[in-house]
Amino acid sequence: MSNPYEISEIRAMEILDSRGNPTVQAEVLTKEGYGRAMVPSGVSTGRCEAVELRDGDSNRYHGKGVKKAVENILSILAPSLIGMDSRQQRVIDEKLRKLDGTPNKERLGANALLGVSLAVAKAASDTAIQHLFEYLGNRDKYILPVPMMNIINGGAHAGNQLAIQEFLIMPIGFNGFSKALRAGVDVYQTLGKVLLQKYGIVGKNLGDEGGFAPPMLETREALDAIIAAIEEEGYKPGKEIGLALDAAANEFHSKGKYSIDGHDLSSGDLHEYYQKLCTEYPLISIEDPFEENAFEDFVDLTRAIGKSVQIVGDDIFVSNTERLQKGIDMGAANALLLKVNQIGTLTEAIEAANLAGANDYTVIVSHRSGETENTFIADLSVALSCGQIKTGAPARGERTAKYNRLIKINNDLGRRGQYAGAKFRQYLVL
Ligand code: 2PG
Ligand code: MG
Repeated sequence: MSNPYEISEIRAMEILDSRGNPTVQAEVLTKEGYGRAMVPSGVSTGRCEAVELRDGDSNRYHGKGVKKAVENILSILAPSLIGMDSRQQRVIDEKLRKLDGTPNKERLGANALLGVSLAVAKAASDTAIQHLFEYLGNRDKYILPVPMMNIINGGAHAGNQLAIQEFLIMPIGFNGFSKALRAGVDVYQTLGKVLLQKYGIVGKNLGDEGGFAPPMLETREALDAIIAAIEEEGYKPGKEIGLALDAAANEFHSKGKYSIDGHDLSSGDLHEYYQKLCTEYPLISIEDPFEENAFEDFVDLTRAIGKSVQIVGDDIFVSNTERLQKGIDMGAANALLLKVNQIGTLTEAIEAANLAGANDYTVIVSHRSGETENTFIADLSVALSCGQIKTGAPARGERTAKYNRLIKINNDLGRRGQYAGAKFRQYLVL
């Protein structure tokens, strides 16, 4: 009898991401199912991320074309995978890695590998006639994640002077996902009005992740505006809605100094600055507070405030188990930002999440600043039931695609789903 899960065809093409840059789309057909995946792309990237293969041909898309990656899927990956069982994700991902043969996937491209890896999982779930999160999670009950909504954009994601890249709200004090999401949306809309009043029409400019990108100069200016919006909506900052930062400190670090808010700070000064901000504002999570190799500085900050503030590693860990293990051994950070394209296959991403969970590190499934309408990460966050997702402002199609998918999952799960809420740091991937 023929196996309905058998991979019968793999297609690939060059499409566009939310910044108008080319990216890879992969399609996997089984005998009785179909899966499609689109690969995201970051701009504030860690140096140790898996390598996204770009053509470098300046006659097309300013050198950013991905025709080589597409061709690698069609001529190298597809022939090797056809005939395999799409449920064997681990075996398939191992094969993808072997075919590439480099540690950072630079030969065939992490974008080629990831497109296929994710589309295989989607095709298998489709063949099983299961939701992707059910297929990947296989749980009786699921946790709906707290959305970390990036409502003011700075750093490499915006044309303003803010050094900090992301100012996020976390609607934790609600007993259901839809109430929490609505509160976050209301605060976002009200923030728009607050900014319009203070900065005039330029206050409504948006950054790469759909958050506002007003002409602000300083960290506190952004935090104050968010607090004002939360209060105007009738919520108590820190109770219903907590604040979070992604400093993405790589981007404002140079020659041992951090250039922020008009000062050049040493890492010690920056450490103190974060501590001060945490006494002034209800900050419950800080991502990439220092540059990507400052493991010791991460350790110090985690020791100092890690109990009350989640310290998240993104560029420092790059979703890579080796770098994460180093962090765990030293006590650097207490949370992992999980980005599937930083590592290049689904299996390796899940391994990183498992390693984090086994060592009491929380996990946040994350988008990239360059996204597509693909909703894989929404399902992944529920499948892992890690309790947190970072997927931008509740605006622009590539961001709302994920929120809308979570709305649907929440609706379909009914009582089998529970909102992480204030317990967001208690859910470990196990
Ligand atoms: C980050 C991300 C996503 P980018 O730093 O966490 O918000 O940005 O995709 O540009 O790396
Ligand atoms: Mg980050």
